[in-house]
Amino acid sequence: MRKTPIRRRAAITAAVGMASIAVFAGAAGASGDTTEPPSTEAAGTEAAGTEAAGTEAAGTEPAGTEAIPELTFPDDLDLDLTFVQGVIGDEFYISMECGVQDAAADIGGITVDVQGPDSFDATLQNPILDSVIASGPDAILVAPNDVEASAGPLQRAQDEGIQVVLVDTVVNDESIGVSRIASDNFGGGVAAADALAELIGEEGEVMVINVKPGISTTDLRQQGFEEQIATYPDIEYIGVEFSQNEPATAAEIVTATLAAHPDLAGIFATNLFSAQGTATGLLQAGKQGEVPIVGFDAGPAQVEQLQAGDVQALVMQKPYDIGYQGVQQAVLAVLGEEVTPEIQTDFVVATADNMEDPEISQYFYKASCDE
Ligand code: T6T
Repeated sequence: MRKTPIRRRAAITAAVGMASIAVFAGAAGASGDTTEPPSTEAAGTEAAGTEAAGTEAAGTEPAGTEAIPELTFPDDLDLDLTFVQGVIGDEFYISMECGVQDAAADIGGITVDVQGPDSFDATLQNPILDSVIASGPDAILVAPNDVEASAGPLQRAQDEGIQVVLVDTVVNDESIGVSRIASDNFGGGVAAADALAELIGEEGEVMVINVKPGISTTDLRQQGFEEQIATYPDIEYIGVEFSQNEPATAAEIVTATLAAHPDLAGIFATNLFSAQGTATGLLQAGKQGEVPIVGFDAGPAQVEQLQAGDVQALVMQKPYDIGYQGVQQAVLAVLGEEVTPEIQTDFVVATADNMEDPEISQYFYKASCDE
């Protein structure tokens, strides 16, 4: 039997998540990694990874948080796994791929193939899924592009006996995916609302720049933000606009919104490309630093914008952990072992004040696994 060595920074990971979030948001402080046993507790209520078959307690994490569990696997595996990214060239999925590749190397006997669409669009991702299914891997790790439109091919994969693990995004049909591993996206939206409220002195007009409706993760971030921002009596939420995952579109939205709302006080941008374009839009309007932006994700361009003062806070996910645990769950499923149906990973908020701290900067996303 082979044990997966834990390459990552387990205890620090969890502690940083809790501490840094507390700076901005009590509500988000509850968002430690949680791993749920089958249908026992509501999301985010219990860390139960040590109860799952084949797991061992790491035993080093603060209460309420959890590291990647240390699992034991046979040393004679021979498995094919395909990772289908939400979109190629996105540092979030590149960092997730690093976790996938490391887990596969640690477990051994796993061949990994990585594919993804050129845009975050189910009409592009579904044909890729169909050809992956035709190639007959043992398992597919996938970030489905749409809560409804992605369900068909994933159902076909399951019908073919392929183990499907959902990483990051999910589909509405709960019968799809033996395991679902994602950030606390609702909690991240809540944290973003609190961070933005603090940055604007809890008053003024704010908006959301989201990707497009039908993406489970960003829908939840918007929802968390909207519910939390409504608790600030002097903040007026003027609504959401959609960037279609195009930085240029996000920048255009900023220009148009500033024309109609010259006193716009702050913006929450729900993902990497939306945030990147939002900052560019403010820069073009000469309003960088004047209208605070809280963005989700931390690709290299966003980190530069944070450093430059063009963005004030980044809610960073842990894509590496999602990918690593995705492989663990996929292998358990292929082996017929008990899987963990839902795993929630936490997030860390980076600001100009804390971004030099290695305990924060370790979560910046990678443009390549060789970095
Ligand atoms: O925010 C991530 C991911 O979680 C989301 O589902 C789609 O956008 C990203 O990939 C960032 O671009």
